[in-house]
Amino acid sequence: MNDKVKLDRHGVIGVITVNSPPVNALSAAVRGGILECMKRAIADPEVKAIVLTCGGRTFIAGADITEFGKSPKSPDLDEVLTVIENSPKPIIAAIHGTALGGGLEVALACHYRVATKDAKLGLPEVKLGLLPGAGGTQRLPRAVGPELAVKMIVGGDPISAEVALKNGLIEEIVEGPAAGGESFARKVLDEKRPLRRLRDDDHKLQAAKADRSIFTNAVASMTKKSRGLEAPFAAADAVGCAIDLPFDEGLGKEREAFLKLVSSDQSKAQRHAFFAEREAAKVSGIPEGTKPRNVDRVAIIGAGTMGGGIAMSFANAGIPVTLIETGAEQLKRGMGVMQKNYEATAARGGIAADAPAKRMALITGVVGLENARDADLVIEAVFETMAVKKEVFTALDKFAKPGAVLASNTSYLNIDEIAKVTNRPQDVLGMHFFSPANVMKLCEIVRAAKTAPDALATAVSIARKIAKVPAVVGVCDGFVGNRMLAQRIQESDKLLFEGALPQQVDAVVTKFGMPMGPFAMGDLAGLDIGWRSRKDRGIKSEIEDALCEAGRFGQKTGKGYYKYEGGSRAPIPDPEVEKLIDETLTRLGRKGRAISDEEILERMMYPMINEGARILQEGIATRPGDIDVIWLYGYGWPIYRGGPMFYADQVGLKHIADRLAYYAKETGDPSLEPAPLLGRLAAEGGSFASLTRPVKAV
Ligand code: T1G
Ligand code: NAD
Repeated sequence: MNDKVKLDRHGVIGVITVNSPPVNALSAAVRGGILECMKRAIADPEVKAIVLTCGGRTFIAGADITEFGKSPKSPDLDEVLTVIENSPKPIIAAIHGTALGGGLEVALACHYRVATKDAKLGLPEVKLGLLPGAGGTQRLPRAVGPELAVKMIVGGDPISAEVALKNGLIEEIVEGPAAGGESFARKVLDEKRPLRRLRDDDHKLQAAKADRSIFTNAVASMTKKSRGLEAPFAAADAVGCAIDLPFDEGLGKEREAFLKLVSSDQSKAQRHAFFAEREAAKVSGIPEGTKPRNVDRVAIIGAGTMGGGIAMSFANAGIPVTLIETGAEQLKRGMGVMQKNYEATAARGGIAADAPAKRMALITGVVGLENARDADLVIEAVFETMAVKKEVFTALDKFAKPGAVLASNTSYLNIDEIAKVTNRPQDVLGMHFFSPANVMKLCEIVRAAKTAPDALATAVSIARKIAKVPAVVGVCDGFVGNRMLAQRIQESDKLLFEGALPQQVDAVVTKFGMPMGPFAMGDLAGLDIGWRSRKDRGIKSEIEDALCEAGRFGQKTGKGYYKYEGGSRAPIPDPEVEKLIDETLTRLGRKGRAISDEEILERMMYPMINEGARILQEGIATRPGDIDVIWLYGYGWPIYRGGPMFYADQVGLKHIADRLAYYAKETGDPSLEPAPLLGRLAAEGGSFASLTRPVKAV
């Protein structure tokens, strides 16, 4: 017995308990401990049935992801599952918390499964660029049928204990895992129930064997959003083998596919994203044990595009919101937009029919900043001008209660400047959400010069509570995400001047995996916003200015870099734009040239990565992984490329530095010169990953 797994005998029941915090992952030690305890319990004549359960907050949450990519240690999971499945004594898995990945596969090899009512059961491997590699693709379809199995394996989302019971994945919902497992084991013995091995039970596959469309339709609907991803399709094929092949042959196919995926670039990228997301919540420079302040009530200033979405995020998490506007009309408009959004989601079955009313009931719309007095956290989302921000924070300094955290959702403005108008700069920080704020997962948390550690800890923990992914950054123009985006926008403008067309650039960027290219994005946000601010600042962007002077503001006017017909948001290349670009180049005495897709991709990605290096140099971001998390959850960077800094390491920093130096010379733009950090790492043959220093969790 090792210190991770123990065997106790309660009369004729052998109870095997795994205790390996934080999530009882199937490390080599845990696998070895389970195997040894199983063998001992099976060999013990006193033991008539065995219960496998876990201590701590959850059942086994999967294989130990940190072991992937390293040389395998024995015993391997298959050896453990074979002993379990072939046991002459009934083995019951008693589940609480989350039975995920290899954890559910262990339970599927057991003869029976019971779970507590709040348990979640799932095979999320596709989210790591993998597929279930220990029999899950063969046993789960036999337990719940191919349709639900495809949903769980290709989608990756867990199901509740209630759904598991309804679909025969578990036998019973029990009170406590260990106690519940034990009383069920006694029932199995008393009722002389047979040893149910899923490998021998094909009855739930018969319908799909007869009508394969049951399977193919499920796959089609689950892979609709899997553009660019390898794992969902490989996972679907493996489930298909369960229908077409005998168990052991299917198992062989699953193994083959798993081994291919586990060494793939996509899975390495998705595993990086998994850990980077968790690391990003650990804030450097905060004394260990710093406790977040209590947040029972939130006030949001401004019920516009962002204020409304932010309010919904809090209401979705059950946190009451006071939503403050300047007047009844603005309030009515804001409340109306939220009501409509909720109703649309309910109509799609995304939330329960009564959820819109319940959530709207948590949002109280009022006029007047004095109404922020009871809030523990205030988030300002008013117009993006410093004057209005300062006016609001001056008032909040007067009205907000002592100890309230005061956050600004500004996209670009200097949080230190804003904090200066208050007598409590220690309570001021940025919480930068992304549009639509009720959908986008990222919350860029801006640490200002005087922000107190517990105020920062409060923002990080409340962001996680409302299901956002927090990343802490320093104060600079555009923080991390928008600052890097500005490099891409600048480069995309230059490419038009050199002869590229909007649709060519956007095609390269979307082929890479981004949801949208820079020009379609501009049309979505509205070209007039940038045009008005350029005019205010007396600067020019010749081609975009010409579009705006021609009334082409983007989707809002039905034409911008593209034209949009019949109210559709689908961008259509417009010869008018090509003509306008030609005229502008001619007027400026410039001649376009043919530009390759490869050059476009390098100039869309490398300047951003270079800016990322500057951001790390300046300490605006703590880890390269934080920058990756920001792009993954705020800008739709494809998960299977891990984020811009991870991608840079895969491409190789030497190549990127050389290409940047080349483009700096070719385009005469010194801002493309490799940043010192990038230059140094490239010269040393280093990587951004080599920069990561561990930081203690808040
Ligand atoms: N392996 C190693 N470490 C893990 C881990 C795992 N499977 N799961 C979590 N951790 C660490 C995590 O990094 C963090 O560490 C701490 O535990 C708490 O996690 C053969 C191939 C279980 C729902 O994909 O979804 O099985 O930051 O902050 O919000 O077919 O963790 O504290 O140092 O996320 O309460 C499949 C992954 C693996 C599940 C808990 N399993 N985990 O969420 O805590 S592949 C998964 C989760 C597999 C087999 C295949 C969540 C959670 P640190 P946390 P949480
Ligand atoms: P918006 O114009 O849609 O909404 C602003 C709202 O603030 C308006 O309803 C206005 O009536 C209200 N308002 C103005 N002054 C007020 C005051 N003194 N008290 C109460 N309400 C007041 O703007 P938006 O797009 O929601 O942007 C809001 C903030 O969020 C800006 O700082 C913006 O930079 C930032 N932001 C916007 C986006 C985006 O994509 N729109 C994304 C991230 C951050």
